[in-house]
Amino acid sequence: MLSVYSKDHALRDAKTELYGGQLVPPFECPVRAEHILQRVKDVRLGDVIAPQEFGLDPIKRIHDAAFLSFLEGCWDAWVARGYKGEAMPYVWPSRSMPQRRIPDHIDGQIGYYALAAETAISDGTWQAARASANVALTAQAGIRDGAGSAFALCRPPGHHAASDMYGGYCFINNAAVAAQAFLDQGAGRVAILDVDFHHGNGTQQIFYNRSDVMYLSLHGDPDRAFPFYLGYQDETGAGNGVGFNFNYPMAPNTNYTAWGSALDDALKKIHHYGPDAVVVSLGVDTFEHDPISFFKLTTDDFTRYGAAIGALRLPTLFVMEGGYAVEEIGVNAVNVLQGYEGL
Ligand code: OKP
Ligand code: ZN
Repeated sequence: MLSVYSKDHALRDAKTELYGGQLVPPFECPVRAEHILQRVKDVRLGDVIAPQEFGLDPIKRIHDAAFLSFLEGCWDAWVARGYKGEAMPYVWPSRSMPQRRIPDHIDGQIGYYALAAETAISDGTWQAARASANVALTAQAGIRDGAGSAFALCRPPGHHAASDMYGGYCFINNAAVAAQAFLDQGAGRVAILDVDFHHGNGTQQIFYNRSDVMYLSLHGDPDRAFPFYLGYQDETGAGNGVGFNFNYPMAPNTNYTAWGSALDDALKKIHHYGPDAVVVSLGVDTFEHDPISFFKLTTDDFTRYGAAIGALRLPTLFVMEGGYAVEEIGVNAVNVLQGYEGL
């Protein structure tokens, strides 16, 4: 399988994450991508190429232009204020203040565009997020040009990023940008299968009213897990999108018996939908030893479900999302890809 990787992921190197009232080193850290790349090389998965530059146009097909300008300028605006720490919000347009004016002050802007406070914006974040989107688009182009499958080793991840919102370690929704690229190049339908432990609230929001992208997500019950306010089973789409959004929330300690049957159900729906391509939001934080998640998948389970996805026999783009058991992340992610290839 072709892999796409950019060294520029390392520009995303925040020093702080808000966790339990403390500022801790971020779970979403550069060594994650290095371990995955090393495993891709160790098993000789296939060629590893650097991304091409696609510019902002394919990103603007998904994201609001003012939101992208905010991301680009946030760090400089923060520094210009004289702030000493990394950029994080502390105030939001919350339920009792529903007006949607975008303030001029950076403190007001950052709360307007943020999903959550844990994800600090730091120097280099925008550049790394841009590179991550280019990685997804380059892998997508590989499939357009005839590769049956490709692996976008994206970092930072993307599925929590909505059309005008960042957070949950995500800035640009790489999977959504790639899915839209398939459509813009002539595909009629694309399915996004999100197997990350967390619900991809951003991807769901982006396509919620549309029938040309089916979104299916297996994740920790949002009643007990981030992102808490979206990802429930009764969210099935709106308008033209009714019947094209499927959530599979699952309880703490879910193992492959239950997780695998949810996957089988999702794969049946994808098969029936008949997409021209499948985008897999590949998070391996479903792993039994993940430090921030509560499922119990084993290293071998990743191979198993990769094979189940492969049985769809559809062009498949794997887009890296989460996974925080850093030592095992390479083996677990690449096991999915090798399972898919039937190795
Ligand atoms: C990003 B991706 C841990 C708090 C975690 C953010 C999680 C973002 C996950 N108790 N908050 O979906 O892997
Ligand atoms: Zn996750």
